Amino acid sequence: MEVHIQKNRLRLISGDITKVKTDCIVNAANGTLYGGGGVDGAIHRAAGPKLLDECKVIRKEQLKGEYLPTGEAVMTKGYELPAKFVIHTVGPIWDGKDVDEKGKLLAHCYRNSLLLAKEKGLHSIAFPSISTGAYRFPIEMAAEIALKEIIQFLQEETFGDVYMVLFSEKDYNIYKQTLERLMENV
Ligand code: AR6
Repeated sequence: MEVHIQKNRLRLISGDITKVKTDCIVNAANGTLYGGGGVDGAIHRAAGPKLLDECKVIRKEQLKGEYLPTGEAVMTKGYELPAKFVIHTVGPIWDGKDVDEKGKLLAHCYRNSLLLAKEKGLHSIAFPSISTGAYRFPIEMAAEIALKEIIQFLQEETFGDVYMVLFSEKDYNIYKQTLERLMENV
């Protein structure tokens, strides 16, 4: 499914984000930036070991040894990936508490990734469904937060192409229904 917002395009696809040839792809990382399971593991495997080396340098120099805070984003090269760059962001962990706060943090992941991509002069970005795997954020709620934030950004900025890459048909259909509903008010 594809929609046009101002001069931009938002497209939902199902598949593996490590195969997507955009200027950048977004990684649903954890604060260590040292890799993990899910999409994070897949991105590190496909990019090769230099990705971890650069993540370690970012932890040491840019983050002064601290974890990347939830909702923030940093950028590395894509190495062996078809995408030129990877934006690493950390989604909130869902525990059913502080729902508004968790929602805001998830929205920050999308906004900060989009702002970083724009600041670096990039014109295409692909997102996975952040926080809806190991971090257990309910996908219906996450889809609404993600798509609202992307739509708002594309209404305000001239960017290019935004892809949401959903890993299953079930996830794709949830995002599709949510996007159809949100576009009625755009
Ligand atoms: N392409 C696109 N989407 C994928 C892929 C892929 N190759 N692989 C998985 N997904 P998750 P989180 C989907 O768990 O919930 C890691 O260990 C997956 O089906 O990857 O933000 C990190 O290191 C789900 O819909 O990320 C963190 O510790 C979505 O990506 C933690 O998991 C997100 O699932 C982050 O958890």
